[in-house]
Amino acid sequence: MNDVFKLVTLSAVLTLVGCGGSSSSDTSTPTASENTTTPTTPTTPPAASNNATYELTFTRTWDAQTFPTNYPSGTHFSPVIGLTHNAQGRIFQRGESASAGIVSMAETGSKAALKEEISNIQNQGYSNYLIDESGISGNSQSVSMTFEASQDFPLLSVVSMVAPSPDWFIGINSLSLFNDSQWLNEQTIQLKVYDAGSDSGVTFSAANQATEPQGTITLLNSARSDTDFAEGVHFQSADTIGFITIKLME
Ligand SMILES: [Ca+2]
Repeated sequence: MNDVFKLVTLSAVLTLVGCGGSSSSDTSTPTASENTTTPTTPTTPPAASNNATYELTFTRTWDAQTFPTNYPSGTHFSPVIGLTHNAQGRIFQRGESASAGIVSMAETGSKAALKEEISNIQNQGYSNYLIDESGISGNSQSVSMTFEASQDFPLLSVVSMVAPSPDWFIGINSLSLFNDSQWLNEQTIQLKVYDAGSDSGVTFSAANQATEPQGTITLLNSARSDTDFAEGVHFQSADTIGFITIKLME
């Protein structure tokens, strides 16, 4: 009798378990207590998107009042050229010899040779975005553009000739846009003036005077009678001749 009772009880339990398991309404509507014990939304931000679009604004602050020594006529900045790239896609480095493309850009404002170098960088798989834009000329004080970056190519480099000048330029070298798994939201970079090391002229309007052998890229320094620059900024005020602001758009 006892064994029969146990068997009946067991089959009843199994039937209940079977019913519970087959009831979809039970599993799709958790109770309040289940909600509080179940792990909820992670506290870390959502994963950053693979690509990012930035607005870049280049603004000049170079003028005869702040940089009076031998301030030349017809000042401008040559068309902006650059790229987003990985660690192998650098286009210039202070302390190293400037490429032919950087020399051409810094001496004449021409983008042609540097564009070819960037094309080679892209063919090697170190970049997939070219920045090829206008400079700051005439009475304009700034120029804006957009560019794209990706997690594979998260570094920004851009350059523009300080004009007129022997071989001086401004630029950003390998600014990291993706840090700690997030895209940089906004940043302003004060632009120090570089000397490309390819021409020995000491004033803005100096005649061509090739540096033989070519030197390395340095920050611009000069005698006080030639320019107001020391280490790429005003020797006294530390003012720069311009700045670049980049802002994440999407
Ligand atoms: Ca020079």
